[in-house]
Amino acid sequence: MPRELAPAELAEATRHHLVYSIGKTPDAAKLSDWRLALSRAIRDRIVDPWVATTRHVYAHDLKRVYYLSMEFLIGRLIEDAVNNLGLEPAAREALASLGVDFDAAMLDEPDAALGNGGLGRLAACFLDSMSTLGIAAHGYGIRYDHGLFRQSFRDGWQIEDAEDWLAQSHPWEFERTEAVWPIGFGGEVTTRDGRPRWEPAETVLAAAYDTPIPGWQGRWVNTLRLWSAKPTKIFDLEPFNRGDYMAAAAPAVLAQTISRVLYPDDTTPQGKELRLKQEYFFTAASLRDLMRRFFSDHDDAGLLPSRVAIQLNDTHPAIAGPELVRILMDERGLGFDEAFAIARGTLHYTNHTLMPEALEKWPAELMARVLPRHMQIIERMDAAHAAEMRAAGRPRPDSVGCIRDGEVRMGDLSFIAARRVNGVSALHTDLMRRTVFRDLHALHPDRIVNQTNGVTPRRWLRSCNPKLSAVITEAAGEGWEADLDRLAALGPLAGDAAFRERVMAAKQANKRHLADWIGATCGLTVDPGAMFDVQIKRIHEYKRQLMNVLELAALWNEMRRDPGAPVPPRVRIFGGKAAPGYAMAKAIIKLINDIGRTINADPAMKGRLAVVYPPNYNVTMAERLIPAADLSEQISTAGMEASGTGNMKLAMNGALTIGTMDGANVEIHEAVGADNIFIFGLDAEDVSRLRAEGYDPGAHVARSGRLSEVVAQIRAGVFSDGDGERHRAVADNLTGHDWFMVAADFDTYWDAQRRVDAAWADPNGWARKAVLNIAPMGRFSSDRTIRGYARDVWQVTPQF
Ligand code: CRA
Repeated sequence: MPRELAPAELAEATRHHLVYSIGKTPDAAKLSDWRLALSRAIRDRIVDPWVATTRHVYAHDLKRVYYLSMEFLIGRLIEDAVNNLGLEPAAREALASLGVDFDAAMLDEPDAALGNGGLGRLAACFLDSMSTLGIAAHGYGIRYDHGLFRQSFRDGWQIEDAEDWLAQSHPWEFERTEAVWPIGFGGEVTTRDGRPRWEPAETVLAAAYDTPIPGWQGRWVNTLRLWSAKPTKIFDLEPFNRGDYMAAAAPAVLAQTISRVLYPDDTTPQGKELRLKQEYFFTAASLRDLMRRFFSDHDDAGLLPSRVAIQLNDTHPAIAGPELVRILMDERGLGFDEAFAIARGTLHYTNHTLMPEALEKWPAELMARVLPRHMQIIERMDAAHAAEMRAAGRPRPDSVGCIRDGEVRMGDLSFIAARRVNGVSALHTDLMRRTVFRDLHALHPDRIVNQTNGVTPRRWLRSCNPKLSAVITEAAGEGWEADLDRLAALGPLAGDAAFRERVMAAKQANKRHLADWIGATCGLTVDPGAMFDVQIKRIHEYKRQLMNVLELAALWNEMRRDPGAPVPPRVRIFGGKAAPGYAMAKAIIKLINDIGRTINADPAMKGRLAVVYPPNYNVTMAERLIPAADLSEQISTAGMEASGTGNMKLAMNGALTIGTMDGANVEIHEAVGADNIFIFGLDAEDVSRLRAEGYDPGAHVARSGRLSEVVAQIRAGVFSDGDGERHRAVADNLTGHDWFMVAADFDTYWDAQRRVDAAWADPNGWARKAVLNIAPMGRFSSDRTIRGYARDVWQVTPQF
């Protein structure tokens, strides 16, 4: 733990940085100048423990973990730093003495939105946990100039604008001009001295930027190393001198494109050449970097599996397999068999989605053109695997193989190149074994393991919900932030009226705070006494925001028909972005906004039903919404949501879940007990059976009076100023196709919502359930997840 810091000392350090790092005087400083100065002052406190961690790891030759991820959705870093170093009181007082509002300064930092959703945020939670547990780890990714787009609504339609988090200086990173790797693309493979030699046609430089990641109490500080692409030469002088400025700049163009922008899709793959180049760019740079570190104190490549564990976050870094084999063969002179064996002892792969269309595939022609040497190695790895299986008397069925029908299949490649393959919830892992990886699992029955996702309680409880955290500290004692199983102490207190009151008072305060923010940003007055019902996540058909908004419309119909009905007041809140190219998701956004506008404009709904959809949902907005939520909507089609992590954050903050038996909902149900969660709908087996039998959505719509009425209203333009065409694509899809079975689950969802209403009508009972949701959440800490990876996958021992 770094030594205590007095507020006066921190104020002085901040003032010093304001003048000497930012170049401003206090009288001229803006809020962002103060925030940057404070960040520098805090960063200074991280550097010594960072150096100490690095020394410790070298001195003890600890096995290192490398987490390779295309996405790190880290949000605001000042928050992790202040929180994990325990500096909040000092920083608050220091800024106050300088005449600056601490909360405003914290919110001034732009989110680092280098990710799309769950997968990227999981990577960020894992960084926090690896540092908290004292695991020698590096995160490796891309320093995108522009993170996930900024969302706004125009007439209720989503508009996307480029995000610009680096417009202001980013105070947390250290540029490492010495850590620069040339990364090649294209060209050809020749042979020299009997060895294959790849001669790329173009080369860019990967330049390292390091961000220190302090764990809880700053005991351990790991590194997130992000790569930025730079040209090998800034421009060609010869064309420049001729006056051909465009040609002169050509070498810079590829480089600047590679790390320019995050692809804004989550579970849909991008078969684009630039995406493949991004993937190779950061994977190759990371491998060279970690191999240099390894060979700086080992001579024998055979030691790699015992000293290094590499985790591939989905298939995006799957090219690591062939790249590692290439380095060992072409640069270190090992034979193929030995190189492949080393790779298979070192690499591990996490799968995050079962949707078959989401598993990455590349045209073999593209792979051979962009990465000709890797294509040869992929063929060789695949053939070696096939031969091995034959020799073992378990020949591969035709369904297995890295190259099929002119495509390179990154899922199979990752599987055959990995020592362990894991799913992200018990259900998902089970389905992996039975569906997408069935045949590979039969060949390697010990390879697939489960590691249910988790979230860091430091950010998702301690920092975003200080009020509830204080109540928890009273009940569970200090230190639960790094030992979340201690929340179990709350269980017996669920029957204690005074304790329940304290928990609900914290919730109420958070709701008032959110209501003020909704008033200020959306211009809507909402009653903090109403039930706050939230669905916050990417907009996707399988997540079924559509089912939510259809039920909302049906509820509106019911409330208009029977104005005296005892329906508890609700505020239904949506948050989330649609991929810019995903037309159906964007149509659903428009429908939500249209239905919302209609309901909000109905005077009869005043104080009874309101719809809120603030634009540009991001990590910071999640931190506002989650502590104030009463109800958590986790209503995906069963079998589709690999895990979900928002479900865990919401339950941890005392929201009750309405959900299907999907992803980690299954484990949340098990943890909180059937009385404290609202489960409904088809399960994963029902869904696949119904699909196999031939699902007829029209029949389900016809059978449901409520759903039929809403569909008829949509078609009649009730929510769209009489324009019956506007939402036609959505309505037609629902009645004619409905792959995600909204119609089949609609009525049971309606019934579950009415059970929610009934439960809300008993405030004591609701409060009891809320406490019983928080108490068993220890198992959803990402510390538990990372201990699992350390034990079952990486074979490393956490220091703490
Ligand atoms: N979209 C899954 O869909 C899961 C996260 C993290 C996802 C979520 O259910 O919680 O990963 N899958 O494991 C994904 O990105 C490429 O697949 C997600 O975030």
